[in-house]
Amino acid sequence: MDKSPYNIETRKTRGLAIGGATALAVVALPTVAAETTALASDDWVGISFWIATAAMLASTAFFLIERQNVDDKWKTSMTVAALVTGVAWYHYTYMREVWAMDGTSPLVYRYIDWLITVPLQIAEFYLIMAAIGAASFAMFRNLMGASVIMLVAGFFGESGAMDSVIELDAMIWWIIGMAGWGYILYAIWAGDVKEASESGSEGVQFAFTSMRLIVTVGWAIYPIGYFLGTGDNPDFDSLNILYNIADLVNKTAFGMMVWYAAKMDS
Ligand SMILES: *C/C=C(C)/C=C/C=C(C)/C=C/C1=C(C)CCCC1(C)C
Repeated sequence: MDKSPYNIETRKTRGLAIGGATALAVVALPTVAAETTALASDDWVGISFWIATAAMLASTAFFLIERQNVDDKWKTSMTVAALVTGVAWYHYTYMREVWAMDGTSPLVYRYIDWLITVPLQIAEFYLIMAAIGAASFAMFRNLMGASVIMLVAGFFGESGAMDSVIELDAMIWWIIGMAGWGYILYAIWAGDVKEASESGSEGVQFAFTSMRLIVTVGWAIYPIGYFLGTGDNPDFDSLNILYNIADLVNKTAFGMMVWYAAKMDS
């Protein structure tokens, strides 16, 4: 293979061009994805939707561009981090519209977003756990299953969409959802995984520890928020601000930790 400096330069240039084009495409997309509605200057919930939208877009561009500056073995993780914020950005452009136009809680878009981004994050955990030698197909399947149970139960509880079939109290749906999350916590804190987490490179260990922190502490915001949106006196303003902050922590900050871990190893 030709190893002349010219060739290396060519490849670098090509990489930069692809990265630049991707970033541009991502930046140009919002103009077609959502119409703009004026936001009231005291609409704090709306403002939090706008901030989250911008942050998701910026994170996506950042992860895609930085993907070229990390070791090969981290590239897939960077891609998945970008997909998570990219899918979230797409849904946020709609969620903020629903909020600005109708002042209603964009519950359906939110859960559709979670239904895609949470399994993507599980795939991300799987990649990290595979890197410390603590992953198996059974674990991947169980984590996926548990996350879907968690989200579907939450959706039925918050939306009442199942009420015509079976009328369960929001509390019961919450408990079913908690069981799903509980299983995920068990899987990432249990003995085998813990032992394995002491192996692997510095970067992999950092990624694993941060992932566990995010799933345990960052994810805990959602089941707490759930109570703001259910019951006799729902408070949709607080609910949406809380969910928006939670998404920034769990998608953007989590992606940043993956990036940081990748940099440690590169
Ligand atoms: C990017 C979006 C993320 C990481 C969403 C995570 C959502 C959860 C961890 C939701 C958890 C819930 C329970 C544990 C109980 C039932 C209610 C839910 C769905 C809010």
